[in-house]
Amino acid sequence: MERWTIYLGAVILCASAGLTASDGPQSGQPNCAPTVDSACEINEKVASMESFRARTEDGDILTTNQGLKISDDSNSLKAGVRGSTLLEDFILREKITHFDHERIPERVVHARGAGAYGFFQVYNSLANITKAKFLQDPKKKTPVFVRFSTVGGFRGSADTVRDVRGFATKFYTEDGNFDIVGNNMPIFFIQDAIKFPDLIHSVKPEPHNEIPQAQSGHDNFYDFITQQPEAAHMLMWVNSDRGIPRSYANMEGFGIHTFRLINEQGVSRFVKFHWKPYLGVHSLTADDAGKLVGKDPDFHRRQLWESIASGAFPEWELGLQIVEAEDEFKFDFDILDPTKLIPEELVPVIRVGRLVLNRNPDNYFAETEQVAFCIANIVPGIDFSDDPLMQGRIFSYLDTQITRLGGPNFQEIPINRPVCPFLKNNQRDGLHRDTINVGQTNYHKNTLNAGLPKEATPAAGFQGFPERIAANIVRARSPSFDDHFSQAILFWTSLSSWEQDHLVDSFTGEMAHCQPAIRERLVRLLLNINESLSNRVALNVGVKIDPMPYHTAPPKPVTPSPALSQRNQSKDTILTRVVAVLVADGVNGQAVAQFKNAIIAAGGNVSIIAPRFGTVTPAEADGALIPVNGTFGTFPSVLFDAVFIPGGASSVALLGKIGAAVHYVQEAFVNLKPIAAAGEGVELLKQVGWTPQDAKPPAGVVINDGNAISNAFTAAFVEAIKQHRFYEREKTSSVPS
Ligand code: HDD
Repeated sequence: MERWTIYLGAVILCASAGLTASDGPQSGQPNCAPTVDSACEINEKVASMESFRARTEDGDILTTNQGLKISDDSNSLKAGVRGSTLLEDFILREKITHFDHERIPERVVHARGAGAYGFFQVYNSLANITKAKFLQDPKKKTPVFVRFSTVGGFRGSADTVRDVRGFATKFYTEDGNFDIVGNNMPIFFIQDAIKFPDLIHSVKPEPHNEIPQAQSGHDNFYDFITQQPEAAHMLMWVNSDRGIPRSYANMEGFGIHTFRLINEQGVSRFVKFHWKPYLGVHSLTADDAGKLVGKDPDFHRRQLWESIASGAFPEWELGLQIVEAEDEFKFDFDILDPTKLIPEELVPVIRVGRLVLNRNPDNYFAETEQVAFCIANIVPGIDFSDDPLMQGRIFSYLDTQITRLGGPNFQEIPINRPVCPFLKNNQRDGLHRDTINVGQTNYHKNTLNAGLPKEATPAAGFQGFPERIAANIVRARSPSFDDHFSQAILFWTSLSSWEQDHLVDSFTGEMAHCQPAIRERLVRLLLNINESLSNRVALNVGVKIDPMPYHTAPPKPVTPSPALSQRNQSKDTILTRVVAVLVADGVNGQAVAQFKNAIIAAGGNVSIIAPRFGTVTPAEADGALIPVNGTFGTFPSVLFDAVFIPGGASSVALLGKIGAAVHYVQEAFVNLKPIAAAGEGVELLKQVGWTPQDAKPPAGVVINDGNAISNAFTAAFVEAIKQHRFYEREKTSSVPS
């Protein structure tokens, strides 16, 4: 009770900062309808990179890097046609040498990723809480580059593995670059940066045999993490459905740490940054995610690319949770502890602006691979807090770029250049220095160059928050960071029963690859969170433990936070959803056409799946041939969001005899996807245990009587697709897949 009172106090104080839930155009609801009118906008940042773009022009001739025209790019210089090859062949050597040096070190974490350009626009001026210039003018579109990533896998690993996702945003502001280097989960595994190398060593492939790739389910990770009770909360998040998002556009993003916002008057408030996706937070099933690793390892980056290319731009709203400076100690956790979130029901997330990704990069390496994010990239009006994880990050990012991007001049790489004046200082030279600094002086203060470049006035220059500190220097952890389980319990308690089931399944899967002693340690750790969770995992992985918890402090009572459950996510659009339409010769062509039009009109898309590529002949004598997009084997159901089986007696009879087509329907059913059938197409539903003689179809199965489809049917199916998945089927289905 007391805890709620304190939190509600924080809510009121947040409102007193001059920022209320109504500052967003529609409080609490996504309000950024997708923009489809500004495809591939050339924003300020994109335009500033034009002089670096190289295009092949009509009539271009192959040259060496020195500009020498090449007339034979297929044969090396030899002593006679049968060799040997001459060292003198500088053209061969130049080409091979460049090739030999094409690779740079991949990111030590977050190596696998995909990026895009876009803009950020604030809804209303936030001048009352921050002087950050990009948060002042609702007319201003600030260019951004966003990179999404997995954490553990190598650069060539698959997109859909269970993992945390990186969500890093670079704002190119008039005051320099501001980066929010966040994740799709609001907390982190550890509290102090000094444990980061251990955490990452443990989760990466084991060093003796480099197994497993991009998987956390192995001995080293769980050996480490079960000895770090502070990780209990994050372990719950990563083993929940948040660890297998449907797409990047279906993920929330979080700055995680508590930052500061500072206004023109020097007043500082604490803030947590959130990204709220327009499409809502939705996940794959574990079965989909696992199969996609093999069927389409590029699933997420392909979706991002294709949705931008087709004009269905991914969008998020920036949300702020504000805590007044004087409320810093009013919570029953420490707001500097990165393993804790602030429940949204207690400090509301105020939606203050929108992020739209509307342009794909031109070149993966030049832009997405070379972009260098850094948590230390802040602008006046935004500052750090003393979160010890954040403090370590301030050092690490710049440092890692020096190795990764080959020296201290990586800011000169086009994607990393700010759009305002930069490099106006006396730093000089180093590997890959492109700038030619003209003039005699390279020091401050000088008189020989009129003292230039000169210091900004205190008002114009960056000034860190003058935090008052009186402390002994110690190597220790604050006791206010000690409660490791209350929020893990909060998370568990806030989930729906199907989300809880998925956590049990995920922990079971992770433990499958761990030895008995480590399984037992996990089960003990989980006992501190929930007895049933622990018992269910113990039963699944064959562990028996005495009931003594790993930590003995009794858990505090928690009040569930509905915002933590995906059950409560918005389900009001089918944008980016694709329906597989299963056809063979003799299909009702008119139904296929009508269905396609209806789905496209609602914002989704369809893919025609048939026994072979080419075209399918419809039942109608005068019907047009139907072009095929994929076959049952090459475009399996795990790639799609829903399935439709149109009528047409011979089409359906044929599909019923093709094992891959039957499997297609069963697999979509088992993965809880909406399925529709019309006319004879209903026949195939007996493969998922339903016939028209049964009472009513299973949840998410939509039937159209007769072959000619009705508007009511397509409308009902669109509604089903919006629901994403039908988790109630999970418990009842005995369909194999
Ligand atoms: Fe980190 C990359 C997010 C803790 C050290 N981190 C990196 C990226 C993201 C994050 C999204 C990829 C950026 C990109 O796309 O290029 N990291 C986080 C979050 C953390 C976090 C949300 C905790 C709240 N990181 C963290 C700590 C350290 C690092 C505690 C070290 C003390 N992170 C790095 C790094 C990386 C990195 C080694 C690897 C590549 C890079 O920086 O540019 O410096």
